[in-house]
Amino acid sequence: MADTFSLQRVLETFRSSLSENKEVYIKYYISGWKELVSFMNSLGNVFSFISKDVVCKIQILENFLSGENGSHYVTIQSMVKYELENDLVDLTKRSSHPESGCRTLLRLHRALRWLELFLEKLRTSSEDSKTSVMCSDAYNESLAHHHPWLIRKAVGVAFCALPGRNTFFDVMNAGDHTQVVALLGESLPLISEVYQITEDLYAKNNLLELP
Ligand code: 1PZ
Repeated sequence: MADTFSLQRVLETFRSSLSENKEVYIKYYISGWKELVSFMNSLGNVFSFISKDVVCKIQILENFLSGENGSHYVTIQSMVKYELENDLVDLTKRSSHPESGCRTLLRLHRALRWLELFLEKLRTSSEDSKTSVMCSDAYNESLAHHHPWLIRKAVGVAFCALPGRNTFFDVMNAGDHTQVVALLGESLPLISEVYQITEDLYAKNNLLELP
C-alpha cells in the first residue's frame, strides 16, 4: 500500500471485493479500509483515535484470515456461516467470543454507511459547503446511533478540525475537482452495493445488533 491516499485505489479495492456471485471478499474489504485509514492519517492527529480503532478492527479480521481457520474467512458470507454454525459469536452480550469476526466487521460495516452518506454529500456539495457539517450530518444519520455520549462528543470535536472542501478534494488525489466529483459518482454505487449486500446478510441472520 502506498503512503499517499488515492480515491482511485479505494474504488478499485471495493470493486475487487465483490465476487461474481456477489459475495464480499474480506481481504479486499479490509484493503479498502486501509486506504481510508491512510486518508484519515493524512488529515492530522486529531483523527488518530478514530484510525486506531479501525486499525485494531482490521487487525482482528486479518488474524482470522491468516489463522488456521482462514479458509472460512474468505468472504463475509463464509465467515457468517462458519462463526454461527460453530457458536463463535456472542449474540446478546459479550462473553466468551468478545471479538468475533461478525461483530468486528459489523463496526466497519456501520462506518461504511457513514462513508457512503458523507461522500454523497461531498459529491453533491457546492463550493461553500462545509465539510464539518457534511461529516456530522452523515454521522448523526448513521454511526451516532451506535455510539455512547462520550464518543459522540469526541467525534464532534474531531469534525471541527476537518479541512475545508477544497483541501479535502486535493487530498483525495484524483485530479481536479470535476474529476473528483466524477470519481465519487463512480465509487458510490460500488460502496452502496457492498454495504447493501452485507446489510441484507446481517439482517437475514439477525446480526445487526451484535454487542
Ligand atoms: C474524514 C474524517 C473522519 C471522520 C470519521 C467519522 C466517523 C467517526 C467514528 C468515530 C469512532 C470513534 C472511536 C471508536 C469507537 C468504537 O467504540 C466503535 C465501536 O467499536 P467497539 O467499541 O464496539 O469495539 N467503533 C466504531 O464505530 C468504528 C468506527 C470507524 C470509523 C471509521 C471512519 C472512517 C473514516 C474514513 C475517512 C474518509
